[in-house]
Amino acid sequence: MQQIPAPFWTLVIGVVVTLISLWYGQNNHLLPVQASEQAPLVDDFFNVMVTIGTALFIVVQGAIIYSLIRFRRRKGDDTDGLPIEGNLPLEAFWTAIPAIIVVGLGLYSVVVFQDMGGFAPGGHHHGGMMMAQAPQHEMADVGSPMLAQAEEGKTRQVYGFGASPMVEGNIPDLTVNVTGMQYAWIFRYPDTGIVDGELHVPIGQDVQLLIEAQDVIHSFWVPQFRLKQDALPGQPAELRFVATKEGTYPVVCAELCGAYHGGMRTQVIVHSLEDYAAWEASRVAALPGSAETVAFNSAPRTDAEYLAQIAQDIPIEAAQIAQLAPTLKP
Ligand SMILES: [Cu+2]
Repeated sequence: MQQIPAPFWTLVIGVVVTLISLWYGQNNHLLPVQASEQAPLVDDFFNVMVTIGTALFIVVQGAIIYSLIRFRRRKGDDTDGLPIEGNLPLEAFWTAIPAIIVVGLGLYSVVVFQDMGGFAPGGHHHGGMMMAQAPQHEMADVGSPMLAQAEEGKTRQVYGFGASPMVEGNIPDLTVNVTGMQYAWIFRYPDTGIVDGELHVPIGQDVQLLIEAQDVIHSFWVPQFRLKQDALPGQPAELRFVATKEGTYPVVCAELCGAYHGGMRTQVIVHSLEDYAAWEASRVAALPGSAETVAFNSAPRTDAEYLAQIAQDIPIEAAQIAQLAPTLKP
């Protein structure tokens, strides 16, 4: 072994470590299934970081294990180790390499963020584009004609992940207003008036979420989409994506928002176009004021008629009525 020169060993070890790292970077299977057009961008970036991390791990752990074996204390040797001090080229080398890696990853992450629609070139998000935003409704407003209200909605600055540069300026296929509150997500479809606790979206369509929080900061996160957007009170944010895989995926609140933060979960359901149309039709039919609902309540009733029907189902004994009025006795 002494006959083989050290640079040769360094080269061989370097090649082996690089090959192992490259392989593991591409085959780590650490992330859940990709379900949006944005997901591969994030995963490519993640795989580069795993590749670098694997190489560092092998080199550092390898050096430790090699030193443990190679430089272990020999029997009967009670002398001190060699007094080794500063090595400027080595220090410059191990400062420069991490600096280059960190700057490179930083630049790459900005490119990914921009490709996902994080911001437009030239500073301001969408160049300062303003968006008409439907006002968020109170719970009591459920089912009110939202289209009319959306038209008088204020124009506000919207932050977050907008359209990617490729589709910049396109109108989204579907817009959903999302409200985060302790401890639930409410999804309102301004085009149809549908209100739901789960997000239903069609596959392959450009979906725009307008996210706002009612009380504290929440964060709308779908791991399979690789997308996360904070929901801020009084500050609407945008999250635009194209779902690429049918299925049901968890929506997680990723911002500690109170005692039951951990329970603030729901689902996003990615439908085929036909299934989505069927879901939308069934929900629209069930809305108050729709033709079907009117048919159920066709005959207007007086209060007495209404109560009489309910009272039929409540068994009340004479003794219970007597208990309700004990003070009436002399
Ligand atoms: Cu929350």
